[in-house]
Amino acid sequence: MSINYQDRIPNNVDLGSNRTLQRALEHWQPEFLNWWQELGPRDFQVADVYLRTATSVDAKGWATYGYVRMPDYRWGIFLADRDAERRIGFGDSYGQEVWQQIPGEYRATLRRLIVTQGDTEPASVEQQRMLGHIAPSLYDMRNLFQVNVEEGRHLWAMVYLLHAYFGRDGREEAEELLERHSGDADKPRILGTFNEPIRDWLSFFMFTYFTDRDGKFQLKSLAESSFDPLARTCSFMLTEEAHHMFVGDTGINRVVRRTLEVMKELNTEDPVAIRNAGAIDLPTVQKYLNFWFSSSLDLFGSETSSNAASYFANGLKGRPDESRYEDHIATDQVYSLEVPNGNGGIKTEEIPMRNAMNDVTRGSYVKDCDMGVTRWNRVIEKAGYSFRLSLPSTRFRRNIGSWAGVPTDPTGKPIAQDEFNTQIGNWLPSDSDRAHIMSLMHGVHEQGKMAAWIAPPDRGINNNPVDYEYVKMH
Ligand code: BYC
Repeated sequence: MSINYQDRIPNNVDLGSNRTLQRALEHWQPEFLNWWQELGPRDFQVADVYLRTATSVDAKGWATYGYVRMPDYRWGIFLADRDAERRIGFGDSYGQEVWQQIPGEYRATLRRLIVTQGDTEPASVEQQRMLGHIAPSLYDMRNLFQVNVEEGRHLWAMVYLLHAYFGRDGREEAEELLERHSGDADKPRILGTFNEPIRDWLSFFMFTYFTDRDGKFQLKSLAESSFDPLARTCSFMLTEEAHHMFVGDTGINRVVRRTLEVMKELNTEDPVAIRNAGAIDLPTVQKYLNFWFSSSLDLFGSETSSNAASYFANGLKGRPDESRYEDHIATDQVYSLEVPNGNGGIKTEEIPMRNAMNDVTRGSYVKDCDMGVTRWNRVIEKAGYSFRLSLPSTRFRRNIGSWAGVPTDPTGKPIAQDEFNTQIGNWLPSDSDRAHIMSLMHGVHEQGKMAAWIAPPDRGINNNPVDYEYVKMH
């Protein structure tokens, strides 16, 4: 279905036929643009950036490339096409017709889920706003801005739902999405990870690999929702999300490749020598990985969650790829969980499957994360080194759920708090690690050039060469 670009707000939901909704969104639009100018990418607003814009939601038309100034990006409302045959795929109402309007009893809960999802989108733009100046190349700068404008559009997607289906409450929530800010002491973003600063590009790559991947799994869960407009919105968002994870995956891969080159040139694995040569030693890559992976695990919520059970029972939020499961009702199954025994050890608990849905989704996420780690390790192995990156245990450094605040080592073995405090600098980025990474962050804005701490990508964007002028400064 093609997108109407004639309207002030591009859309494929026939916005023009609903004047009240159109006016409400036109009222929100300048507030969004103000927010973008104030808290979106710092500077570069007049640069021409080689961006893709969605022109239709089918496989062919969703990515049209051209130079755009970011404030002129056509943010809009695009839902995947409606499937008139679609039925509720899980929970107590399995097999019934999906909802085009929200049943009154689920209004508050759905609003909460949509607001939580919506809150992460502008949060990530705020977190990344200082990275343009220190981009390692024009190619990378363009990717950053592509991610940023699409997160802006994902905010639009949630704001549309709030305005169209939640009346006045929804409009108020939409305003508040622009009032909370990442890291703000008084009005922080809702979920922990989205208040963590992203000051350097290694963190940016880790965030797009690990945190955007939480986005993938949460969007997949919401794409199963019985509330059809939410499902259709999230399905389309997922097509854009793939590129964000690609940026993280290839970014980390390129950091590793460059480090291996330096290790070869100097014939050493000594982190100090590697740092002195202006690269990022692999133990530091591991520490950044530990930080962002453990933070992102918290985004799935508690292992045992009555919220998750009722989302599932009521058909609001399913499991990612629900159709792959055999039993969509999940009332008779149990799930085994390893939890702290309160005595420095571990015990196994069995809980009803529906209460374990957060952990089921987290489990699928961990498997997906591991695929990238395997790929990066293959590069290290091929270069002839024995160092291996790995995902820490899901028990390590948790702030939400059964393991919140329980000290463990990265393998998940419970340890004493003192030992944890002594070792933490070996497991997470220390001040000196962060200082080293920051010392490498000098912007490289000359066409065809690349910072010395990262290898060039294998290929450019949309069949263009790597040294294409992806951002034209003025
Ligand atoms: N930080 O029963 P519980 C993305 C709250 S990322 C702070 O354990 P539940 C993106 C929780 O809200 C995807 N608070 O959890 C990526 C609840 O509070 P209320 C974002 C947390 O409800 C990169 C309380 O603790 N989408 O798109 O089963 C760039 C007890 O909750 C955290 C979604 O999250 C935390 N980490 O599940 C751009 C989907 N974790 O409600 C974008 C929508 C939990 O009692 N959200 N809490 O006040 C949800 O599905 C659920 O809210 C959660 C939590 C999965 C987050």
